[in-house]
Amino acid sequence: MSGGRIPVTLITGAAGEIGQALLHRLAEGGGQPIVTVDLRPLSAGAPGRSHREHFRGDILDPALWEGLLRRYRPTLIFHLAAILSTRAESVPVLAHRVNADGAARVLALAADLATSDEPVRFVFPSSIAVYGLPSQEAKEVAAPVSEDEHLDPATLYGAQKLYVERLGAIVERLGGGLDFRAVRLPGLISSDTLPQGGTSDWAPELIHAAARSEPYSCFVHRGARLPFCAMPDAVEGILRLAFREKSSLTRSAYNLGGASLSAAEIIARVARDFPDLEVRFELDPRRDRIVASWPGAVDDAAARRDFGFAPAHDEETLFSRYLIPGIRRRYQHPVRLPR
Ligand code: NAD
Ligand code: AKB
Repeated sequence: MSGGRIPVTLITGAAGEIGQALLHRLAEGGGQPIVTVDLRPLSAGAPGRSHREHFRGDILDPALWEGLLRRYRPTLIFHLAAILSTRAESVPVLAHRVNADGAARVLALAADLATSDEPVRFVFPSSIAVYGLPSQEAKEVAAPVSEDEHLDPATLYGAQKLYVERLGAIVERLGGGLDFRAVRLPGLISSDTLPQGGTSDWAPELIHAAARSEPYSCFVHRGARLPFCAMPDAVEGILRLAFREKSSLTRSAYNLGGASLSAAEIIARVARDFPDLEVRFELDPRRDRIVASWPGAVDDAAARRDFGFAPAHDEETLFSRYLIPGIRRRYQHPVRLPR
């Protein structure tokens, strides 16, 4: 106990895709109690033995934090709550409030709680959206993008992610015990859940549609390419960064890589297991342009070196060992998808 309050790990955005996977992985291992925050309730099913309490509410609502901080003292914070890229472009004012103001508020709370004797670790999932390649042609010839290149985001979401990365690094440098760490995630694909509101969503949507024997309308062109990572590999990477001693870290924001795949390559691979797959291309120029500005591959050498990021899946085993068996199980024995 610290000042009568229970030290906890806090996950905001815990009802989202990454939040659910992270919560299950963290809570199953025991350890420090976990409290969660989200606008939505947690999905059905026990979140794990160390989960203590879910606070349903808005990260922008001071009353939510008053209630939470009366009883708990977060020492490790995973700040996941956000509005993803495609949706952020449609609701720009709200996206700014949640992705920039909301993150700044949670950072400020963390900085207030932190002291040099009792630091607070703040882990932030940033995105490949912080990068902005000037054209499709430039993207096609670019080498895997490393952390200090092409930091010229083309979207509000990308600019908000970069802002929070910079803000976190600056607050840490001011001293006072805030320990800020960020990962720039590629598109993630889960066999258990479906994304909503992102721009990399075509890949998971297409794979889940194939398993449900439904036709899929793809909103990007055939050659659209992004790096994709299996959800468990991304969660493992986030946790490795979170628990690595500070002295090993040489940066505040790290790329996590993934298999570099185009829409056509994903379709060809999925069709090997689901030969009836039917895909129509109905281009959404706005979303296709966003993808054109994001790198097709990122260089994650720093994450591998500094905190041992080592994804278990490559381009082939992402499908053969993770997605295809997991998705088959999911739809042969259907359970309610969380969204
Ligand atoms: P998600 O949309 O599934 O989850 C976000 C969660 O935040 C949702 O459950 C939502 O209800 C909650 N939320 C939104 N506004 C809120 C508010 N005002 N107060 C409280 N909760 C709020 O997204 P995700 O895929 O789980 O992503 C989690 C984080 O990882 C986000 O910050 C996202 O930008 C980042 N990220 C995700 C990916 C990916 O491919 N999934 C890639 C790069 C970065
Ligand atoms: C999105 O498409 O918005 C996310 C991301 C790559 O940040 N999946």
